[in-house]
Amino acid sequence: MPTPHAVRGDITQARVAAVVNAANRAMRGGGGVDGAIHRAGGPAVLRDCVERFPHGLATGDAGWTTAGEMPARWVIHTVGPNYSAGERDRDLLASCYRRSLEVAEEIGARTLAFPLVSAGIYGWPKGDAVACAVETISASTADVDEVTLVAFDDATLALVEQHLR
Ligand code: AR6
Repeated sequence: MPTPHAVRGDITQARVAAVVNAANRAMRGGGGVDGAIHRAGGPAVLRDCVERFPHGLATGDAGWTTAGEMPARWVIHTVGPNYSAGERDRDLLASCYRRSLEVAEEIGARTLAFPLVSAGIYGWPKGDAVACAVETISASTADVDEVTLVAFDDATLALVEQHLR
């Protein structure tokens, strides 16, 4: 598995086969990167979510939909633990990366871009969220070519780069 690399930017514009969404268990959209993905992808993303995930998705799990009008072909939705609400099991956060990579392999998505799952609205401390992402992606044996960690601002990019060194 290649070591992930870091870029700063808006994940909805990433030129990859699959972008990962930090969703919630209901899988019907939300704020943060989830809101941005649904806005950029258009109604096809929600339509697919309703069809494919009638009962939502469990924390730590992942599943795919099409990406609608985004450059990517698929969205891999994953549900991170809500640290602010007391969900602090780090293995559940690691599971988001593991399961997303497994789903990528299943659908044949060779390149993917991750946001920092749980590190926004769900309040996971950013340094540890970055460490968990880098460790878990690096340890994965999923058959994919390239993994990008997308930082939304310069400070986060610096943090990710520090962990990759
Ligand atoms: N591109 C890349 N990264 C982004 C973007 C973007 N367009 N927008 C935000 N981020 P969050 P969570 C970063 O809050 O903590 C939603 O309501 C952001 O700066 O999107 O897992 C869902 O529906 C942060 O570093 O996800 C859930 O209810 C990271 O993406 C809940 O929020 C994740 O922040 C999930 O919360």
